[in-house]
Amino acid sequence: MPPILYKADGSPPARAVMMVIDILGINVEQRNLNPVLREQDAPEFVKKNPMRTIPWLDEGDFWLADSHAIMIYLIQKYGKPEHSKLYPTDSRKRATVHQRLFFDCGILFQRLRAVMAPTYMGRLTEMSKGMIRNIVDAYAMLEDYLSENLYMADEVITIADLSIASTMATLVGLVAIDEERFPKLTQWYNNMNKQDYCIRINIPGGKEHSDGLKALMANTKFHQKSKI
Ligand SMILES: N[C@@H](CCC(=O)N[C@@H](CS)C(=O)NCC(=O)O)C(=O)O
Repeated sequence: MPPILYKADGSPPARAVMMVIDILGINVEQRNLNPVLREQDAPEFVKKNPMRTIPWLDEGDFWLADSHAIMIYLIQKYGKPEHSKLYPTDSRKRATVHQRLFFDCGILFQRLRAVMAPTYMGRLTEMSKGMIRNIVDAYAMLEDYLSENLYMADEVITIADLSIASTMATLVGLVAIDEERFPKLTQWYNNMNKQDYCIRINIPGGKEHSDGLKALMANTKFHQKSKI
């Protein structure tokens, strides 16, 4: 039996893993879960993934949650020499890749999640100034990371770029990148969007996600107005 990836096309961390699977060309069955309906809360899933998040990987006798951990695991398990640049062995380069992955996990995605959570609960009608400020502040950090290299952790694409690009593909639909203020981030994002796996997986999934969030906010606003 091939491993199973539980995912949603709109989910940024799921898209990051889906891009790694695509690049590695491995046989992983992909099954959809709807996070709006909380399908990940089914008891048989919670036993394997108590975080109740999407994505997670099920190998039958081994389960792994968190996109960043899954990406590293898949690269280490299935990566061939031609994939070595995605997860460099040089200890400083690898440490930089890890730092950028933790940045995505702990900062960038959390600033998107601050919008997602109240939107899914039907509490948000529009993004607050603080939410937008926090996202733009994260863009400024990414611009600074890019002062060293063309990509987030190296001169070439690593899994850090896949991770950050997956979050960015939703974020740009909510808060556009200011090209004048963030020229390096703009260039990086344009470069990522030329990659075949971004064109097929990340761009459409990001649009689906940000359009869905905006539609839910508009729906909440409509229902709040109709109650008055
Ligand atoms: N750090 C996790 C974040 C995963 C995550 O929060 N996924 C969202 C969907 S995009 C989710 O499942 N949210 C449900 C929840 O947090 O309860 C990862 O990288 O996999």
